[in-house]
Amino acid sequence: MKKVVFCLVVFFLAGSACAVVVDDCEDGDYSGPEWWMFDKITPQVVKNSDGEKSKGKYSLEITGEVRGWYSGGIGMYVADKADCEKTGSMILDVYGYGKDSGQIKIEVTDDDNLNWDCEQDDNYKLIKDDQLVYQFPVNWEGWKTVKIPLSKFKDSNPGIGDDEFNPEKGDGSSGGLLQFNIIFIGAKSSGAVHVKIDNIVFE
Ligand SMILES: [Ca+2]
Ligand SMILES: [Ca+2]
Ligand SMILES: [Ca+2]
Ligand SMILES: [Ca+2]
Repeated sequence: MKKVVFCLVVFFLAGSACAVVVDDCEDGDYSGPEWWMFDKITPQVVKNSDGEKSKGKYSLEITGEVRGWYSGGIGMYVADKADCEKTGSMILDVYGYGKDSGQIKIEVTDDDNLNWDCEQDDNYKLIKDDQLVYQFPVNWEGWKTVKIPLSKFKDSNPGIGDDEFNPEKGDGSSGGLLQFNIIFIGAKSSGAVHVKIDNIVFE
């Protein structure tokens, strides 16, 4: 897994169902909070054109090669930033390039063994904590705001963790929502994925 640092501004707003983490790319380069990236995608902070409905000046363009439906992804550790409740949502702006843009699978991890860490085996499979997923196709043109209530995320590793999403910080011991990955999947089993994302928020 290759680590890369890019883009962004992170800040917090207290008083909602989560501390809000915003990644809006407005610094226009690959500085700021630390992301990781994996497999066959190329992320790039790009300037939005004047004709796009405003998402600020910059967003994060993802292009990727698709083989066997899968391309790659990006992710971030947010346990030290986000303090969520089950009533919260993940919100992101997604720019599509039409019906074959691709699909986005969001994986989130919570902390079920109270150590603020996601222990993995040699194949990056979680061994103590839940992994929860939500997937949607990107089949539109232009920008769209996608709001995903945290209750929509479904456990994808039955028998590991407690099989319930516990995004909240528990009694000062559980890290709650630990990290998320945004994974890019093809509209077809092979070809390419092409989207832009912006304004990633937990609230
Ligand atoms: Ca932006
Ligand atoms: Ca853990
Ligand atoms: Ca589980
Ligand atoms: Ca759990």
